This record gives sequence, structure tokens and C-alpha cells, in this order.
Amino acid sequence: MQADKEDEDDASPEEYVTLSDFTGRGFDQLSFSSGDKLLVHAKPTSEWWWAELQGVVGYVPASYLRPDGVVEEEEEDTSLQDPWQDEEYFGTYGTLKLHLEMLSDKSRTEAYRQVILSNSTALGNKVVMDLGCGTGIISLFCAQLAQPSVVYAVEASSMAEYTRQLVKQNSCEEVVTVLQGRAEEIELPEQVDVLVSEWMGNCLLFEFMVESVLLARDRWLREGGMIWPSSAALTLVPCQADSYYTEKMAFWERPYGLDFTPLQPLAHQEFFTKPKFSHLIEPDDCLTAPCDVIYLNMYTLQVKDLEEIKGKFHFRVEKPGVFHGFTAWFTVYFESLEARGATVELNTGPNSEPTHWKQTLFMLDRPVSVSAGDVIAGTILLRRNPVWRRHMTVTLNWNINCSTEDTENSQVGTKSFPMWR
Ligand code: J7C
Repeated sequence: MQADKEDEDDASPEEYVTLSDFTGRGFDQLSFSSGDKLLVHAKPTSEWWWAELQGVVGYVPASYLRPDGVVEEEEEDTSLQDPWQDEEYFGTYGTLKLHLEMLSDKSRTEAYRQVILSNSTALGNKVVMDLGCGTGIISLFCAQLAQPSVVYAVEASSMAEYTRQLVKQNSCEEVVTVLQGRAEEIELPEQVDVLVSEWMGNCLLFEFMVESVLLARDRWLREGGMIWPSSAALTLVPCQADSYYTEKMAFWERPYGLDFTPLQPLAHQEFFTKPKFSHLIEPDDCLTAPCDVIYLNMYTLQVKDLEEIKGKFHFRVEKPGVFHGFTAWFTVYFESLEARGATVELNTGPNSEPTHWKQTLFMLDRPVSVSAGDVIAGTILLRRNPVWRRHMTVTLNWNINCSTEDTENSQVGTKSFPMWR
């Protein structure tokens, strides 16, 4: 963890109010309820502060607190600001930039096309909902490649107006009905047999559009209906990231023959405290075989489960190298509606065609040399931001066990990465 310069051990404690309930883990974290008043004694890292509640002291997650004393102003602020940031979110989906990026992503778009194609017979006469249809590509595939009785194409952004035109332009208006609105608020005349959506964000969950899919499932999917994707997995691998490390950190060692190392703590703060989206890892940079750390079943997953998702990992290093960080990606699986049909999958990992999601890199504070046979084991925790509902913090805890003929030693590490708040 990066030590904060504003270590306030000697200063008088500051008063904070908690924003939501929190259950502490381990012996040194405090549990609290929403609205509790805490005294913060020290801020040793940007994520974990040392605080006191009713005479008991322990660590608390900083993102759960807001300063006391500016309550009214703050409350006004939070209530004025939408925790879902819908105006900004749907605003960007009202422009073409992201739709172009998604549609240009062949692996993504072709995976959905393949799902429709390989289920075309079973889709006959079915009622389909395409949640967050964007420009309507999945709905259009349904209408073109199968004969569903109707596809409800639901889109909250203003793109929906164009989607309607695209449906008409491609003569699919008999089948596809575009409904503009948030999936949580729209009304359908009937329940659906199939709920299809492309909801995945960076590191699978960022944006938390998955919540809209779960709510739509509970409200509109008929019993025994199909959800596409039907399940999802998040995969992790310890990796080298030599060129990124050199570019952002080693750079300061000797640029133009000068010692710029006093800038390294700043570089650290600026480049390594948040994950790096849009990282493309070479298969060769994986130090071990990857491991699925989180698995989501879209039929049983509940909205409340999204608050905290935990996973475990156990990797065996396959070749000597430098452990710079962890890389994460996801895979989604589409079950078949047809009796003997095969599952289609969309894998965004380094051994598949690159997608617009690329991979997510979590850099350690310091690189560690590892040897074949070393074991890297630990846990991952995705904690949703209690205030900003589209954001989360990813916490990694790891233990490196090296065993050579004559020595055995172990190193532990932990780091939390806000994405983005
Ligand atoms: N209701 C309707 N449309 C939505 C919703 C919702 N609750 N959430 C997201 N969308 C739309 C959004 O406007 C965009 O066109 C697409 O779904 C987002 C796809 N994002 C992704 N990460 N796959």
C-alpha cells in the first residue's frame, strides 16, 4: 500500500459520517452502520483510514465516509447528483463514439450473431427482449436470422430514435419494437422467453449495467426463460508488464543522464493506483496459467450479491520472470435453446482475438522476481461503491511462496484499486 504523505498521527482527529453499512473483516477493521459518526485519527493510505467508533479503533474504508460538519451542503450535493450518473451515462450512449467502438468489435458482435444463428430454429415464435439495444444490432440479427414473434428493443439513450429508423430501413418493423426508456421503468405487454443483453463493462462489472439485467429478469422473464449471456467468469493471471513499467516508472531513473527518481512516488500515484484499462497482455507475459476467480450465474445472481463479490486464486509460476501485476479479463457463456446445441462463448482474454474491452492491468507497488515453482495465492474482492453505483474497488491480497532447495520464504501484499471512484 502506498503511504499517504498526509499522515496525521499527531493532528487532532477529524469527524466523519458513514455513508452506508460496512462489515469489517479480520481483527483490525471496524464495522459500522450508515450514519454513524467516526473520529478519523490517521490516513495511512488513500483507501484505509484509522478511525474510532464508540471507543473502539480500527481501519475503515475511506470511500464510505464523508466529512461531518459540512453535512447540509454535502447532503444537498449528493442528492443533486445522481449516484447512477445517468445523464452523463446515457448522454454518451446518445452519441456514436461508443456504438462505433462496440459495433467495430468483431469478436463481440459476431459472438451475438452466432448465438442467434445457432438458435434460429428454437427462436421461432419466441418473445425476446434486447436490453440496452443501442443501435439495435442484436434485435436486427434476431429478425433477420430467426423468426421470433416479437423483439422488444429497449434503449434508454436518445440513440433509440435512430434505432427505430434503422429497424425500418432494414424492413424489420414487423418484428422489432423499439422502446425508449430505462429497462427498469418500461412496461411490456407480456413476459419474454429470452432476455438478451450486452451489458459487460471493463473488468466485467464496471458500469453495473448487470443490475438492470437482473431487475428485468425478475420482472419480465417468464419462468424457464433463457438469459443471454447465461453466465460469466472473471479470470486473473499474475503477469509481467515490463514495457508499461519501463515507460511509466523506470523512465525516471536516468532520463537524459539525469536522476529524476524524486518523481517516482508521483508516478506511482498517477499511474499505478488505478487499474490500467485497455491493456493488451501478450500470452508470453502470463507467468502462470490463468485462473477463474469469479463466476456469475445469471439465473441465480441477486442484485444484493453485487455489493461484494469475492474470489480466490492459487497460481503456480511456470517460468522465471518479473511479477509486475495481475491482469484480468472476462468470458461470457451463452447456453443453447436447442436440445443438443453447443454453448457459444465470448472470451476477452489474451488467447482470443482482442476485443474493445481489451484486458485490465493491476500494477503492484513494486515488481517482484519470481521463479518457476513459486506459488502466488490469495483473494480478490470487488466492492461496489456505496454511493456511486456504477463504480467499484478491486482489492487483491496475495502471498508469494518461494521454495528453493535450501530456503523457503514468503511475501505478502495487498492493494486496493478504485475503478474509478
Ligand atoms: N435501460 C435501457 N438501456 C440501457 C440501460 C438501461 N437500464 N443501461 C444501459 N443501457 C444502454 C445504453 O444506453 C447503451 O446503449 C447500452 O445499453 C450500454 C452497453 N454497455 C455495455 N457496457 N455493454
